[in-house]
Amino acid sequence: MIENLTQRAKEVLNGNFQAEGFTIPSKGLYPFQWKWDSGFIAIGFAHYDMEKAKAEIGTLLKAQWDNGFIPHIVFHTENDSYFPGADFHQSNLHPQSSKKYRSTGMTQPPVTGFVLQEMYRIADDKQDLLRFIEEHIDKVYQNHAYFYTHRDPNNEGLMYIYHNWESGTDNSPVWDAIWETMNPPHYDVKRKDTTHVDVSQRPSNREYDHYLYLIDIAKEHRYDDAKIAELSPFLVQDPLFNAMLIKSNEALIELYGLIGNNTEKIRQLKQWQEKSIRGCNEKLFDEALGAYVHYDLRNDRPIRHVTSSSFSPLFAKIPDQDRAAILVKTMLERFGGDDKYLCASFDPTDERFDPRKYWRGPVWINMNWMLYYGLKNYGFLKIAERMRKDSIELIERDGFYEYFDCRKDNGEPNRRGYGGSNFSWSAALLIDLLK
Ligand code: 9YW
Repeated sequence: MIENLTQRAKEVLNGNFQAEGFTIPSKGLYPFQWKWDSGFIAIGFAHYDMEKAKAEIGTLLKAQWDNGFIPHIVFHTENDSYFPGADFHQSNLHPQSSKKYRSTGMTQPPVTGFVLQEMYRIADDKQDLLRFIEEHIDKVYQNHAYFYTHRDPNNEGLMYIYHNWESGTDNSPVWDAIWETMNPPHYDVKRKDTTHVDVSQRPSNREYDHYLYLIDIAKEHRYDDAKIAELSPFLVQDPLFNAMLIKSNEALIELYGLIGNNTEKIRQLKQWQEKSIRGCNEKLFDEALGAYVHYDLRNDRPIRHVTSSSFSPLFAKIPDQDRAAILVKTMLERFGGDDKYLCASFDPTDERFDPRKYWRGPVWINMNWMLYYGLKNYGFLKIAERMRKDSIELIERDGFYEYFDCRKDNGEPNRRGYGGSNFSWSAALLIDLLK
């Protein structure tokens, strides 16, 4: 049975791999290379086709800008099945953007560092992989240097994101209060996502107005980081984004250690690391909620909602053991009833929870994968195993969907996953979870 499922996962991944050396997240819906998808996909490939895993990361890093920035989407090919495409984003406005690859002018969670470490863990031929890492690691380091130079205006060790798409959790209720502070124009555009996926499972048109308006503001200032920090109505410190950076810092420290002769970079990484871990623990942990929360830097207030991102610091070993136990208690109390699969993307006890709508409730396999390893970090083996089993069961029963209803009984006889089908990271991370 496991062989069968793994085989099907490989078919999904192989089917989505493109001749240009990258993998689309899902046919039709997402026809380009996405930054954090790319990392999760490489982990899946690493288990059976290391050359494709290397190609995935190598291709992404080729699109890096001269200032170290790595964009959230790289438009390798022309394709009009996705909106907003390269013509809307106009990455060439930024003087240091890639001259060769068209992309967006925003980024996504910095997973690439820990992905290299995972590939090394999985590799049979460690020497070969270390050579690959040696060739690419400085680009990842430069990406981290970009963050610490341009995304932390108050020197707190906490990077800001200026767009909800940078978080990876696009339409989370976490952003709702920010949308209320804005009044963007109505964009008369043709969305493509709702031609692939039922409109009830996607963000609303009004939400898209906000998303597009934020990009237009950034474009007006040629994607200049300092201007964005000064003017963007959306400026948030996200626990997930920062946990990914911290996890990747740690990975770079380990990998540079294996390579040798990189004392100065290791020293710098340790300094960043210390500051970021402190920033996360001191600013983003909400004692009353027992969870890490987002901070709205523009309006200077914490965003007090519990999401699956609230638990992601476990993956990067940010909390101490006592605080980790508090997080687990919060997770079990709010997200962990017997009638539910772990782990909803948004607090099931909150009135904004919607089990079918994208990042407003459904289970996402990439989050489950991180939380599984995060729980194991602290010895919460029973709940870690439940996280793993739930992920496998959802995919086995429903297929390789983009996201899943967390309710065991949702009143629908033909229950299924939602969003895109044959979704690459669901397949890739399942392969890892089945090992
Ligand atoms: C979009 C590709 C991306 C993911 C994001 C997810 C979704 C794309 O798909 O965003 O157009 O809204 O939210 O995390 O990287 O899989």
